[in-house]
Amino acid sequence: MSTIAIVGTQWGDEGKGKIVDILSEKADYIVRFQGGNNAGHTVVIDGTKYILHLLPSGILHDEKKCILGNGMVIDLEGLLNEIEFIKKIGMSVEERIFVSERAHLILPYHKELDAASEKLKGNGSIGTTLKGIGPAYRDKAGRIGIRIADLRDEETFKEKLKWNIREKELILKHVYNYDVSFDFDEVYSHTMRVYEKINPFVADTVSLLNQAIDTGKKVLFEGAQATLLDIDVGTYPYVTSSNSSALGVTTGTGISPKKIEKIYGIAKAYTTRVGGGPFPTELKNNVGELLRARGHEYGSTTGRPRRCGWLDLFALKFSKMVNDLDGLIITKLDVLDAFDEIKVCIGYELNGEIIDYFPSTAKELSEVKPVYETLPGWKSKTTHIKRFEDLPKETQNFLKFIEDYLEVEIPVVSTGPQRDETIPRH
Ligand code: 2SA
Ligand code: MG
Repeated sequence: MSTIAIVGTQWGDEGKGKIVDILSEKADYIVRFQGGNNAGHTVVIDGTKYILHLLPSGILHDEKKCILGNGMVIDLEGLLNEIEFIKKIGMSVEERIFVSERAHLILPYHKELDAASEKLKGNGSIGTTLKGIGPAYRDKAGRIGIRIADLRDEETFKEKLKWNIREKELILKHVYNYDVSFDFDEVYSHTMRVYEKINPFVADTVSLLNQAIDTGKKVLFEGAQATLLDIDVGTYPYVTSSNSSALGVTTGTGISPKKIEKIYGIAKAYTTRVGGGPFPTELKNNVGELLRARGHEYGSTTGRPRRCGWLDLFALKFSKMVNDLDGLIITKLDVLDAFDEIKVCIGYELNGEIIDYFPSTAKELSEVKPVYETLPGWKSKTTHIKRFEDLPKETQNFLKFIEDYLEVEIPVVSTGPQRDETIPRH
């Protein structure tokens, strides 16, 4: 198998970092295709925790090559900090990191606009990470964005930056009533200083990746955020601004859909969401709090407490369809070790009727009532179990229930953050 995509199937934080880290061992290239440093991918190696925001999780394997694809929006300073960090822990970076020259930049005014827009929305805010992601993608779609390749030519960059600063100051002042100005010289010289250090990593990743695949290299695509946060198929408008399902792999890297061979989804054994938006199985009670405490459910980029609830199989069915999953990897199974009984949502009721579709509007999704199936808990520790057959009967039944409902195989389950707390199915 030479190309595999890994995507989140819920609202993010499914534990993609750990799974990508493990699968990286068999890959030559690990590729991010969307998002920016709103992502927080946690990898634990020998008890040490690493949180990556921009670099693919494969970077923690010394001989692997990592690509930041054209679909990403990049905060150059954030990237430089991460590269410095990788060097500091004694790993090489040369000839291992390739940043697309077609990727767009996040500049200081994007962060300011993110904050201004969230503030104006008030109670209806999206709950973004305030990293400037939405405004950077807005510029990209509006065809006024600045790409890494633009920095190669001083005049081009100066001209675009001047125009953008003027436009942003006008928007901030007249739309948001914000009195901020950006010092052109300062933004320009700071960006160029950082760019000089990033420049050796900049590449035509579209050609690089196509050639790699055509010559039989093994490529792993690492999704950030997740399917239900996808700008097109997610719970709009409470989504991120990129295609964070498998649908984004091709546009975000410049490879044809014909070249993706397998797509695996990752789901937590329960559900979390950080930020605003509908969440049918959310538990605003002590059960939700227990899930948060046991699962350490706090944003790895912003530290925000994550909202917690039972596993939503009805939403997962939609994710499975959209991504056409070849398998679903279940993570954080051990978090459920403490519960007497475990609920899973198997359908939605809207205005007293069972519905057979996943709602496309936030309003409708916020009005559905989950229909639950209650399964017996196993009340024992699963963390150190190494074989599927050694899991308690109730745990096996829980996993089989998911497989039967979704009609998808669970090839691997994860019972803890460490690399070896992983159980292959066969
Ligand atoms: P944005 O900043 O424009 O992408 O925010 C839009 C929505 O997308 C959500 N989002 C996320 N949800 C879960 N995890 C994310 N990464 C970090 C993490 C988040 C953190 O790993 O914990 O630390 O808070 C992530 N990034 C974006 C976001 O909450 C908005 O609902
Ligand atoms: Mg995360």
